[in-house]
Amino acid sequence: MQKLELTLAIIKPHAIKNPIALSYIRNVLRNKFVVVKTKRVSLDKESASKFYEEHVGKFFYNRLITFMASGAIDLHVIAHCNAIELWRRILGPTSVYKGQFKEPNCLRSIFGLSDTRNVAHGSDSLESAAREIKFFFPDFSFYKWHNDDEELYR
Ligand code: RTP
Ligand code: MG
Repeated sequence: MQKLELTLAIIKPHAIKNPIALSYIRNVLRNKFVVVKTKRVSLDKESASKFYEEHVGKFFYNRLITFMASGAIDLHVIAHCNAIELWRRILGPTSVYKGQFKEPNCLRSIFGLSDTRNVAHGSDSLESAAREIKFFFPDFSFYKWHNDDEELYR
């Protein structure tokens, strides 16, 4: 069944610095989703570590934190039916090199520079989306986006 969902898209630092990538990605967001909230922030390493705490101990963790704290990022809360899956499908595989081989038209395949500098983030579940939106938008009201059968966005 199709459900209205919210998800968090984050445009990562190297894509912010690439005007062609940035305007292409913004057009995709505007044309395919309802863009509910947008904010530009710069993370320090402490905030980046907190946001990515699920990856503590992985081999790419330090690289990821250093990268995410290396420049501004754009945050977009976006809405669509099955937004979480749709946005992740548009992004393509985490690994840019695998994506370029298998799914060359995805955003990460087009604009990705490496498996870490892979253009943008997308929440991977309803729980993650709720946590991540609250992380960056503590006052965000989930109420009007609430589905009767879904308590996570309360
Ligand atoms: P994201 O959270 O950014 O939407 O990406 P994802 O779910 O597709 O991948 P995840 O496993 O959650 O990894 C988070 C981010 O860590 C960086 N990464 N680098 N081999 C590597 O160097 C590597 N593996 C992961 C990427 O920036 C990835 O998006
Ligand atoms: Mg992830």
